[in-house]
Amino acid sequence: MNIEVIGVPVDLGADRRGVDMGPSAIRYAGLKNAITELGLHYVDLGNIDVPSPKNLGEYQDPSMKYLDEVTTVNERLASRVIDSHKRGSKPLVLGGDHSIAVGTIIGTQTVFNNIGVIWMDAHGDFNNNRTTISGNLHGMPLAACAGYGPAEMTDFKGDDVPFIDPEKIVLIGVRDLDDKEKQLIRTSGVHVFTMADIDVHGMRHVMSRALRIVNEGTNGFHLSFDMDVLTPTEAPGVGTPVPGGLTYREAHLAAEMIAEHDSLRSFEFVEVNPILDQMNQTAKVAVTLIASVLGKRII
Ligand SMILES: [Mn+2]
Repeated sequence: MNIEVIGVPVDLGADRRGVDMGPSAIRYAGLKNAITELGLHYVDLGNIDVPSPKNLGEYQDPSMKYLDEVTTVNERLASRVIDSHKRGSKPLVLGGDHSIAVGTIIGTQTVFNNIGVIWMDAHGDFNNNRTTISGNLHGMPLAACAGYGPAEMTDFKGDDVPFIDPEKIVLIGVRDLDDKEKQLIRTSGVHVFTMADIDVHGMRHVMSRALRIVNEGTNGFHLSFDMDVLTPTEAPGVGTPVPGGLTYREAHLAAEMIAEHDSLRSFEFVEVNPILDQMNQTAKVAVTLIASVLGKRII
């Protein structure tokens, strides 16, 4: 199996600069070795070209900052992801801020038509241009992929490519939602397992249910992994840290359970911010999690 790695050095969807260096940090943390040690073929497709941002005063719409630049990146990313699937490879996308999930997910959905999504994140990323407080696009990609807008983010999608069915989306590890975002998630039908659910039922139970949801009646699933789902002591180098997240072992258990399913079509690791990190710790944790998703076992 070829694992085709695509870097997306963009931070325009976020408020804080720095996650554009995430792809370099993850590669530097030993990604290639971790993948080849598993007997898989590592193919690095390099990075997506990110356009230079316009001046801050030139937003066309403050509820969707850097919309043009982020959409250009996502369109380019989707076409790379589609090509990767056509070669029979598994795309691994390195962020970058979470707005890039639109490119990965639309790319995979274009090829497989009906995919589920496991979205591991401290946040819901389920705002749109009507509910957002910040106007930052990295808080909107999941809503956009589910057809809840902003429509402009998914404009490049073919008309014959359906949005992701919200009933086939599972949010895991959430602990920080905006009020209007909560309402939108509730009406959408997206499944949510909060940190409280993980505390009460355990990660094994939560992941069993999640994997059933994204596999039943679909043509496989995508994993979108925001490093801020981990608790900040485990992963300090993230764009938007929130206390009370997953432990190292909980995150690995989730990854190991995903590895038991051949139906994983594509995956991405996002929001690594080397500027806020300690000795590249967060990127190193990302690499160990990627290895677990790809089947690494203790023995
Ligand atoms: Mn996110």
